[in-house]
Amino acid sequence: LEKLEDIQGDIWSKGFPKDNETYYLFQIKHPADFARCLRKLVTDQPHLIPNLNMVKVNWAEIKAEKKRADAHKEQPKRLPMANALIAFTYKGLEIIRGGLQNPDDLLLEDIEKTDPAFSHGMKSAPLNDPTAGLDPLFADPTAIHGLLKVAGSSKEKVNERLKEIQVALQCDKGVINDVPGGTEGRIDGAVREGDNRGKEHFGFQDGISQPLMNGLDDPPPAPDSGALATSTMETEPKFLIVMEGTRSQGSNDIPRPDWMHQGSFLVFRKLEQNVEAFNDLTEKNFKRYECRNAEHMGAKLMGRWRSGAPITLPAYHTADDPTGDHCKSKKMNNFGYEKVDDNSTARGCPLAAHIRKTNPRRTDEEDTNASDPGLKFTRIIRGGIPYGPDHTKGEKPGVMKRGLLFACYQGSIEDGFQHMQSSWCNTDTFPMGGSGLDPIVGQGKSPDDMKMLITEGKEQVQINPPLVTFRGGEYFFVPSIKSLKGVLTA
Ligand code: N7H
Repeated sequence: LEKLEDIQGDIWSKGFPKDNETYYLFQIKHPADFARCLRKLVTDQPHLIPNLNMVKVNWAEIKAEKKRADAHKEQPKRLPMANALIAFTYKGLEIIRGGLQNPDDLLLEDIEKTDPAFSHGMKSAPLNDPTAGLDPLFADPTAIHGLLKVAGSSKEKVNERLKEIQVALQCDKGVINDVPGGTEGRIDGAVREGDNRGKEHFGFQDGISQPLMNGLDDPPPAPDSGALATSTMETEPKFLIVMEGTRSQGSNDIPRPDWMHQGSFLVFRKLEQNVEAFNDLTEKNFKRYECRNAEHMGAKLMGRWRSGAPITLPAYHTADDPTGDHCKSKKMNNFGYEKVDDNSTARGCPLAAHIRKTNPRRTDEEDTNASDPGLKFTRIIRGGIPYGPDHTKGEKPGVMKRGLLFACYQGSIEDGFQHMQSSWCNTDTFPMGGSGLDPIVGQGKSPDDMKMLITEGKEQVQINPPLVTFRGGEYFFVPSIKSLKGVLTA
């Protein structure tokens, strides 16, 4: 992949030490001053919003520390680092346009045509999102103009970096303001501690499967290394980053404005998890659905065991094995699924299991029954982090709030997240009629729709209350560094 120095680093920050993270939502109050401050920031203090090359240097340092620690049989030290990314809503781009000397250069009308999901915003998207019970920060989508996503090795590092950027953007002089409704316009997340490190609140290892790209995964994994997923996991950079070119809309190929190249779309969703409901559902129903125990039923909802072992592989059909070959040798992505019309739900992985819905690991050539144009290009880079305290047994239900700050990057929202959520997770007919909805993140038109097929020949299991509830979110665009120094601030 060329032009790494133009791409904002967080897009591919998989090696980045992300113990803490904040999502700071802001409004642009004085567009011309904002343009001036932002241009100065990216020009004079490039480390504040690093590019991908700079993040790659971080990766190298982290790898070197790991090597050193391994040689001394020690735990690697967490290197003190922070990383930030800036992104804008469509409303934010409209405001920015107001402060430019050549506002027509933004060609916002073209974005309306190529990327209507982005220009209309998440609230208008066909996602079956609830409109009540949202985090007040998301009460008025037109109030959100931009996002600073700051991640780091500690809360202090994150706060320090956010402060530096806020000072550079003259937050104190009112050039930007916190989005009203929350504490300082921000939502904080942190990885869980101790044995729960790397696990989300339901207790599953997260961040195992990510698309691999030549040029970014360096050196590219050898086809037989086992680090590679099935063929469907390798992806063209253009599905994740807006490369040069056009986006097809039916029979028309509409060019995107040049300034969008080397950018990416960022989807952010605050998703509350009901751990009590997950435990209850699996403990009360596992027998009825012919699972060995609650753990087994949980693995069927997810498609992986808590360790990450894929339930579809015969070695893990009925039990987790964190010491198994796949877990030990990092082959956790080296699998595909049987033909969709096989009776695969009975022993292996249900068709609607979360990881099977969100990545069917097939191509449409392989299976005409599951023909869906998205099978090839619906790819996202995920970068979520948990929020809220750990669940404790016996705590008063519904009081403590916890969940996942879900974030993902893609080259098109319609083809990426939105297709995945709306046509796959929320749809009973994908990959096959009667599969049910994704039990983790699916959202039906009514609560009764929230069911999935766990065991062939049995009725679908009703999931009520929902395991995950949407608490707000938005669609953003992450411009290239070149555009931050150029068209967007000229
Ligand atoms: Fe999911 N979870 O912990 O339950 N997710 N996810 N996700 N998810 C995955 O393979 C989870 C959400 C994807 O390539 C794992 O890295 C939770 C949304 C995709 O095999 C676990 C929430 C969307 C994959 C979870 C949540 C996705 C994936 C297994 C919300 C998109 C990779 C670990 C609270 C619409 C699939 C791993 C593949 C994996 C969980 C949200 C998508 C454990 C709790 C909204 C593409």
